[in-house]
Amino acid sequence: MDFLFKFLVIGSAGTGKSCLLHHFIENKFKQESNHTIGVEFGSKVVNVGGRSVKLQIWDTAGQERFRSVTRSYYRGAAGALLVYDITSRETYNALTNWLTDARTLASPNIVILLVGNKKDLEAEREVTFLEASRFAQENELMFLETSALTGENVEEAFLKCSKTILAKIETGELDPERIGSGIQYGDASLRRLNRQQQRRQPDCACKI
Ligand SMILES: Nc1nc2c(ncn2[C@@H]2O[C@H](COP(=O)(O)OP(=O)(O)O)[C@@H](O)[C@H]2O)c(=O)[nH]1
Ligand SMILES: [Mg+2]
Repeated sequence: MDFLFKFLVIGSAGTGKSCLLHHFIENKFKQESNHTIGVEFGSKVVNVGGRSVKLQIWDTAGQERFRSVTRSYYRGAAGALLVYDITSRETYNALTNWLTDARTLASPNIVILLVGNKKDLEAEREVTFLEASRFAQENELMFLETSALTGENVEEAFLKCSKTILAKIETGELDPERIGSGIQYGDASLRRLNRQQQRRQPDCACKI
């Protein structure tokens, strides 16, 4: 493993956050969604551009019903999926509040992907793709429409967000060593870093 990223899934209750997480981890639709004892946590190793990355994903586990998603939930997340339901304008209107919370309570560098879920319910759509794309652009978010029912774009959403985090590590925009970055080095990266340090050591000896 090269890296471990901490991920969050946020958004109003009923938008399909638990189903998205379930589909990503189990590769199938979650039939009976239990609201009170939701999945709280899941992890999966994915391959992103030749790197093996373990995603550690946190679900609100129903806390959002009581508007009590805690500070500790947000702390130290590298990425987040911000979910609304394309058949519910109310969940779309709530996005600004979720975004404010994420940007103030999580790391300021958190990489956020906007997710319009329930893409399969086209006949009941209340929010157009274009409108949400504009919102995403204005707020510097990536954007995808998904269906946790059919699985469309579910894996892509997690991968797209992970790719952006990796790219930011590579350009130095994100520093995995900063406390609260939500990123940890895996064994493979640590071995590489050690080798680099060992190579550098003779230099240091000369200077002394
Ligand atoms: N048609 C459809 N229903 C969905 C989809 N995702 C979730 N649901 C349903 O929406 C409801 C809320 O889902 P849940 O994952 O519990 O939402 P959460 O409160 O955000 O975690 C459940 O009845 C799900 O079966 C989807 O992509 N399509
Ligand atoms: Mg849930």
